[in-house]
Amino acid sequence: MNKVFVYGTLKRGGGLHHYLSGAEFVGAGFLAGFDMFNLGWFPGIVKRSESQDHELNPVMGEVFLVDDETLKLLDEVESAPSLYKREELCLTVIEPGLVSTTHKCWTYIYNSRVHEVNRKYDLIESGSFPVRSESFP
Ligand code: PCA
Repeated sequence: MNKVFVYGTLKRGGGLHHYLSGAEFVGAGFLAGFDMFNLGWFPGIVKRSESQDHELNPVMGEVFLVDDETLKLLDEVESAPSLYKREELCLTVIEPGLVSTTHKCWTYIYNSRVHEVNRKYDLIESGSFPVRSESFP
């Protein structure tokens, strides 16, 4: 099984979450060192340069267990490796019961240079991309 960290439309309540409907939820994920940008109806994350403030919010999302077939399907849905690059990153996961652990998870990183993204798109400072279920409870 593979662990995948999702922070945008693949989250519960998000427009593409149905691709994960059969996947087991592991916990809430927190990824440090990345900035999130609003690219329209979906977000993208890019690595923050070392010199930047580390007090900024982490990227917040959800971690799921997926089989190889589902991971392949997610690559297609996310246009990886062209629009996003799938990378394995270490992040903090808070599991139900408030157990906090570090997990290595597959994550879709936006495939663009930081400065190009900075110029065109809005930074999501909260680190949390709003999905439908959160906007319209
Ligand atoms: N879908 C992927 C990457 C960004 C997006 O909207 C995700 O939810 O993690």
